[in-house]
Amino acid sequence: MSQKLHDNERIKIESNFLRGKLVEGLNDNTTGSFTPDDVQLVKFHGLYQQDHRDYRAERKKQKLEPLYSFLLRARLPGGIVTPHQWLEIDRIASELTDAGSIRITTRQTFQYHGIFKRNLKSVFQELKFKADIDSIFTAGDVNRNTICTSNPEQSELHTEIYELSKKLSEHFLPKSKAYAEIWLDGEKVLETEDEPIYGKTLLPRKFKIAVALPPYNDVDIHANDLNFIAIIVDNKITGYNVVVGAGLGMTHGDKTTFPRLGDDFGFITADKVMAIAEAVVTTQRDLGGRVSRAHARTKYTIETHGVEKFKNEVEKRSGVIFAAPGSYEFTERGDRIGWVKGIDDKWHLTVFIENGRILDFIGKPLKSGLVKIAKVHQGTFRMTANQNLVIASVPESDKENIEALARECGLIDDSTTDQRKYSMACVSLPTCPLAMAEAERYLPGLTDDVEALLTKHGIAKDKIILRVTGCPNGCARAMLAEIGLVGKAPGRYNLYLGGNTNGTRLPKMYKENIDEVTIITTLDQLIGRWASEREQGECFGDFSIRAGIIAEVIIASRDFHDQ
Ligand code: SRM
Ligand code: SF4
Repeated sequence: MSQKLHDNERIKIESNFLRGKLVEGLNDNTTGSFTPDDVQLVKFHGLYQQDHRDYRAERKKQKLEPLYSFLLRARLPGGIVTPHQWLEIDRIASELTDAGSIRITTRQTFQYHGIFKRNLKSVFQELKFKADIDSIFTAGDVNRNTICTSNPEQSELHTEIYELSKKLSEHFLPKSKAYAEIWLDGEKVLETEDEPIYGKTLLPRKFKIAVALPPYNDVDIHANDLNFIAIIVDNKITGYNVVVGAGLGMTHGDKTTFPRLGDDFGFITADKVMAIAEAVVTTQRDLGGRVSRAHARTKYTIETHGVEKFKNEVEKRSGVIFAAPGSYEFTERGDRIGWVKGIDDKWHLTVFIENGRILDFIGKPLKSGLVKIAKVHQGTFRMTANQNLVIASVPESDKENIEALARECGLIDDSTTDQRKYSMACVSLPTCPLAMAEAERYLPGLTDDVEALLTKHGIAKDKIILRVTGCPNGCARAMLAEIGLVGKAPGRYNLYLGGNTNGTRLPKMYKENIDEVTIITTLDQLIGRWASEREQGECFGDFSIRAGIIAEVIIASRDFHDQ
């Protein structure tokens, strides 16, 4: 007997190509929310309905509905915007959002938090008509924002992969005009629409694509359903290795869910990328599970059907046969904070932004500082998948001025340690409805403590890739960190150890459900051992395996939890 499909499948089918009752909902002034079905549908338009969790209990006590507002996630393949766009992004954040911030995400774009329903249309329209930015398909069961390596040193090759990510992003956009109709007052489409790639039920689940330019794995390929890894010979991209079926989300206590590294299907020439991408997407569309959303990502489709069957299906649909994988090496994945000169003779300044949150903090007016820079900058801004920002393509003549402005607002701060630069947290509380523990608000203090431990053990200049997520969904990719903390309950985390510095190994659970004090005492011991027992150049993750603190996990799958 066939199992009942998840209710989201019904919502998609009944939505008339993602229109639902959104127009009616927008005009309903009696509530700050949409109907439950439309709360699911708005995701396809780049919105998430949220409520401020710090105020939830108090509002309930006062018998008020939760303080509903929306998160908007912009579509920016490759993360690039012009100074003009930056000024508009900044203005809209100040004028139309409650949070007032621009939040760079781990997928190379930005989010606004705290948009009240009454302001939604204005935000969409201002973004589109003043900055030419939309948020179509940045969430929901579709291909999300396509990301690519942002490290600016290889400038010509960067242009090539950036163009590819734009092309991929555009190829998987909807044909439906629902977005323009609802948010931009576009013309009402009367004829029947068609979605040749997605069909009426779209994909079973979210789908993520990354393009990586070795030696940098700054996009963390093992977080994506589909990856194109550039194979470079004589400083030219000859084609791509195609890595499929990675993903990091899991559910506490459910061993049938797990993070998974991707499988390398092999090499294809650059002209075959679109055919392969479409074949992978449609294979996942047709073979992916639609009963349980917890098991619907590509990684589970591959686990269920096997790598060979999935790969053969992709070859059949695309008419392309994979060659043996090309050779490449990832050596790192952090951003090169500071200035680098590209081969185009332009300068690129990567600035570290803690948690990706751009706001005027006391003593660090990042937001107004960036406005000052945008007013004089002639190049572009490039968001990174590590929540940082590249002020890209600065001519020699502007370098001194931009550096002075960046220092004045705290975007350049010589006291920032490598440890801080390599630490990352997801948004979590107060906006994320799925958060179980703090992440963004916990990270700065935690980093202070880890810095103190490094200093105590005489290795103040060293660093450990440290990532915190407020729940096991893994938005800050803790499941690819040397030290990963995964939220379990307020003030409590599971501690994972053993990821490596280039992002190709999953860490393993070392301690479960520990509080913040135990985290520090545990790290004190472990960092102390690393400082005194490590081999020359041995990173913390490698050490934790060699020293037997945890056993190595080669590839994650169901075995991941059977430890
Ligand atoms: Fe994420 C859901 C924030 C990158 C795995 N993620 C959410 C939501 C929308 C919560 C929700 O569903 O209501 C979070 C909104 C919080 C807020 O208030 O902003 C959220 N995810 C984020 C961001 C903003 C984290 C950040 O600190 O930057 C990142 C936005 C990316 C973007 O611009 O598109 C973000 N999310 C990721 C990543 C990392 C990546 O893609 O490189 C992952 C792990 C990789 C993966 O997909 O496997 C990730 N987010 C999830 C999941 C688990 C998916 C799964 O397969 O199990 C959820 C929950 C879900 O989909 O049901 C989720
Ligand atoms: Fe929210 Fe969990 Fe993602 Fe953090 S990891 S942003 S808590 S869904």
